[in-house]
Amino acid sequence: MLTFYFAKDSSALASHLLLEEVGADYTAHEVPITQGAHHEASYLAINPKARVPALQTPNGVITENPAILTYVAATHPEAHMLPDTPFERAEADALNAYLCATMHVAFAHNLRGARWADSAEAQEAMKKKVASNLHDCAALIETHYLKGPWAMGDRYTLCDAYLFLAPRWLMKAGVDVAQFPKLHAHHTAMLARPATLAVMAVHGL
Ligand SMILES: N[C@@H](CCC(=O)N[C@@H](CS)C(=O)NCC(=O)O)C(=O)O
Repeated sequence: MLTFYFAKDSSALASHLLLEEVGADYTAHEVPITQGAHHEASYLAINPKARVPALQTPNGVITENPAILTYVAATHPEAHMLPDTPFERAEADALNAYLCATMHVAFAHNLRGARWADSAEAQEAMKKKVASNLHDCAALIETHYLKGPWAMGDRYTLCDAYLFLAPRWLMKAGVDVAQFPKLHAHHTAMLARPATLAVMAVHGL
């Protein structure tokens, strides 16, 4: 049995989608980060980083979307969520790492500027860069990394659950997703999947 800790409409959506796609036996536990629940001692005991998502497994807690995605895919081999070859698995890791460490961080400069600067001016200056940085991330993914129709090509893999966040970050930053036809088509295809719709409903989306 797994316990998944998430906040609504957060990046936890990615891991949540994969848990649902593979039909995992899990309980979803909401951590309302807007109310500061992630800083309470009971949650810090689960994830000392004070972030969501986190996944409690029989072996311990896993944090970070890429790690949770890999764990969920690897523990549900029947769902065939990992690419077939070592090279393709490395490609999948690279895309997930880019979404986690570059694109998500670019998005975070909108609301979380206080992590990087104290002055209001510096935080405002960072906010002004968000849309163009996200545009550049999306252009790179569109041109080089989204094989199509799914992230890794012909079939849905663990990357698709994470890639679903990219158009959402763009939309929230006011960047028109339609200028990235493959990303736009990917988003439309994701919205046709029952697992996506089920998880979005839990997130109030
Ligand atoms: N690299 C982490 C990022 C996790 C993260 O920053 N989550 C956000 C929600 S999208 C969060 O918990 N924010 C709370 C805060 O910054 O106080 C991952 O991909 O799991």
